[in-house]
Amino acid sequence: MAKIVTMGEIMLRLSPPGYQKFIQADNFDVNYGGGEANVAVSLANFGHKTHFVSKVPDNPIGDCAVAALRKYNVNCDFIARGGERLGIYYLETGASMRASNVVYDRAHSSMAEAAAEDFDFDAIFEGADWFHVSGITPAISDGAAAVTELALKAARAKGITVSLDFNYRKKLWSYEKAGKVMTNLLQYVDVCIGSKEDAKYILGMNLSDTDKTGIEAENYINKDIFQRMMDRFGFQCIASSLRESYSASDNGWSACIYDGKEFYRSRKYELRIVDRVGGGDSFAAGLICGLIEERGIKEALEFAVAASALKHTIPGDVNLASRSEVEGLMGGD
Ligand code: KDG
Repeated sequence: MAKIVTMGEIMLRLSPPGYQKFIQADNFDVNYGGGEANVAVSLANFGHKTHFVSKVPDNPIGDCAVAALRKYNVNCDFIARGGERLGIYYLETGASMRASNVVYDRAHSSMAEAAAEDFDFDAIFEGADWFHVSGITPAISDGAAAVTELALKAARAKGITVSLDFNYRKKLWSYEKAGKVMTNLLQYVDVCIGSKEDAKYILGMNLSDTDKTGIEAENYINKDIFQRMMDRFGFQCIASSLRESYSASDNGWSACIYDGKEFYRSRKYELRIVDRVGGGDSFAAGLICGLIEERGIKEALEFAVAASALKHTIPGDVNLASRSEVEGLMGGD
């Protein structure tokens, strides 16, 4: 069992029941989630010793967020308490050709206002094997970006493997700001999870070498693009999940990975989507799980895609699919 640390913001998610629009709702379903918190729950669920690092308010709502993680065996000893509020996000779930809608109400949250003195990284990383973070945390405030860099430096200094998922959120920051901040943070990263869009719009890579359009263009990622990212940042490995259609009736889901030697594309699943939130996080968790267990990049990728395919069938942000369910799906036709 490996010790894995993730750091980020956990929020209260309020969503109208079913597929109602906000205006129709006279009550909300309650969930707790956040990119890196979702990764922590998945990894704990797969049996790893998982710590989530964050800051939540010292009030009953902060207690609920912590309880939501403890319920799934995530260690919360390094969650700092204080600040004004837990961030909230409102989610209107889309259906068919109607897209989901997210409204953030997270400015000045406890994690957005957190500072270096809230975290003892020596203690946090003691005996740790892996540290995971995403581009959401540096996006929520300059202070959180500084804390993210501090954490990455501390993890690197201890020789801990670091993974980062771009997780670009256009409602939080511009491509330009993300480019500046992420370019700096990527120097500390071993395993990168990102898309062609991230490479093109955040890192400003010239990808005009493809004449593809639409969804095909978005999914067009190949060894050369990965190699160029690797040359620039020194990643050991880079992976991308691939959503192959946006229509409700045809939701292809697959992924690819490159380790500097081999480029591998996974099998493709046809999803029937119940809740797509956290699909990328469950992919990241599956990949970390597969790599830390030294399954090799192909099997690690297949584990990650199967895990995230199953997540899409589960309401809420977190993936509660068990290891045996994931392996069962991998073994199926
Ligand atoms: O990846 C899932 C996240 O988007 C969701 O849990 C909410 O963290 C969140 C965010 O910032 O959008």
